[in-house]
Amino acid sequence: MNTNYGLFLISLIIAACTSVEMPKTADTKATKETKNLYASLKAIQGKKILFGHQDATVYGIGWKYDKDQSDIKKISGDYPAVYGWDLGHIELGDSVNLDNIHFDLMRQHIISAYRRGGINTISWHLRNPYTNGSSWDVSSNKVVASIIPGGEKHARYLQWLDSLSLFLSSLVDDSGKAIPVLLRPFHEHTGNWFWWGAPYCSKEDYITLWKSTAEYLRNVKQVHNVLYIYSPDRVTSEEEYFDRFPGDDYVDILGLDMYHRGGESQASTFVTEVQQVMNILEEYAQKHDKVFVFSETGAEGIPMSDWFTAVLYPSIEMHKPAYVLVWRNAHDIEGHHYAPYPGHPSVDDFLLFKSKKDIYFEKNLPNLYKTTKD
Ligand code: BMA
Repeated sequence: MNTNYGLFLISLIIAACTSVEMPKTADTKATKETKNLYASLKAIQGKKILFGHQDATVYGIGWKYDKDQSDIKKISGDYPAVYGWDLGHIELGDSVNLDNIHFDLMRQHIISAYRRGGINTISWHLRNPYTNGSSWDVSSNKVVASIIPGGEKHARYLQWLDSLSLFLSSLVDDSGKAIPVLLRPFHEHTGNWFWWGAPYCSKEDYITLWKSTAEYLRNVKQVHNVLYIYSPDRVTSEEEYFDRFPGDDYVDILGLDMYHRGGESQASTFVTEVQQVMNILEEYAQKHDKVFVFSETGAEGIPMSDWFTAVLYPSIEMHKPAYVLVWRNAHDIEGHHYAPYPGHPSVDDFLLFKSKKDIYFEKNLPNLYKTTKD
């Protein structure tokens, strides 16, 4: 065998071995723990579904800021496996987010969740940089065009990204190592309620916004603890789902945000529609070596006492996303909750859902951040 050919073979073998340990992430410089988390999610999907809850440990029904508490833990003795957080208002330099959670407290909770072996995912209800209104201010269709490179508010947007990066980079464990997070920018863009929604910007501008944001975070700010989630709201076809997809080099995880509205009469439609999208996501994830999740869901107030086993479980049982996350249990908005709490009529059914062999909470979690070779 000639030496060059030998070296070539050796490099092929090394490449094959490392690709098992180190999956390809959108950010090629993602930290080892971030890549390991990605590999773990790939191993989980299709087999188990991790359960997640937004703002799980910071407040719930009838309480806020109690140490190590969670409505899920109160009713089941276990923490969720996935925690959702929102960085809305970090861009303003505020000390609290749009739901009045102190960013320092949020950071502590993210670190604690990571220490317990859980996963943290972050959305960003950022303000409207063009009108100074909220995320929901859709009065102008110039916002996205104004913040992408060349736009009149681009410099302002970069400052907002600086604040976002500062927070993401401040997520470190005791040894100073970056804590991986799943970032879900510009979510639900297929809807018409956020300024980045499809009716208010062109497809090209949305994709440019996504790509330039990711490039700024990873290349300029050197943020390498992020996996990127693309999460449209309700869609009914593959074409619709991928219409504004920024591409495989910019997305690690395919998500879906879809809520069950309209109570029992809409339950079977919801189940069927979620199953259809999960099927689309699973096929794409398999072909393109990606992960798929159910990034946001719930039925506000849980109007059906068997919602978890009769609606949520059938919607995800067939095509198992790596996780499902239900939205927050607001302590200050009457009826705005998506998980049960002590005394709620859905508690027993929730415990039945939790006992399914393919549903994982914290106590079932394997070490998601290490491979056997670490
Ligand atoms: C929405 C609602 C709002 C909240 C926002 C960001 O779905 O829960 O009350 O401010 O998410 O968390």
